[in-house]
Amino acid sequence: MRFAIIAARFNERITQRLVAGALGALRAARLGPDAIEVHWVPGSFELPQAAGHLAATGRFAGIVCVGVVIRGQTPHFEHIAREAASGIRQVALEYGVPATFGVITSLTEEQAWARAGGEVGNRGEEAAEAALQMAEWVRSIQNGGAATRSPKRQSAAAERASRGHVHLDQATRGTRRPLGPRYK
Ligand code: DLZ
Repeated sequence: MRFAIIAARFNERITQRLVAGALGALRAARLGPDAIEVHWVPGSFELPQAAGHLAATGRFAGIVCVGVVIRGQTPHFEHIAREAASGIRQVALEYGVPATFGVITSLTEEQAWARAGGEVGNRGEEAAEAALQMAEWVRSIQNGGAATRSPKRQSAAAERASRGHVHLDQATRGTRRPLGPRYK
């Protein structure tokens, strides 16, 4: 499988770290250099257009988009972040090629660094892992494979409990169906 990483040059020093994270994840999945292409575009606003062109070639199993949008630097932060997110999603839906969102949208540069291999993880690495998983899934359904069930998957209530720091009982309250006659 061949993958593309598209990187926005704006805030390039931080984006480089996202590219490194994405490359690390793809290489960890045993993809060789010939199976990975890195393309640079001016800013995050251009990510969807480049993703569309690459998806149209039909050469890629997955496309990882990375960029950094910092609120303090741009009064049109919302426009750039929103257009990047919805445009990337549109490409994925239109072409059926997994195109993932590794764009940091932060209030400050410090927060952006934290999400580019700092204490809050690496959004590029996470986006590459999502693209790998989706590409594998697309391939499995194209080959007529059945859905796989992850043994690690938690129930929705357990996920809510772990995310929101609420007790599991609270998370499940009101969501349990009363037992019907069949189960009594
Ligand atoms: C113009 C601009 C600004 C002010 N800020 C950012 C940013 O924080 N992150 C980013 O990726 N790109 C930014 N850009 C550039 C736009 O994405 C785009 O490249 C230009 O508006 C040209 O279309």
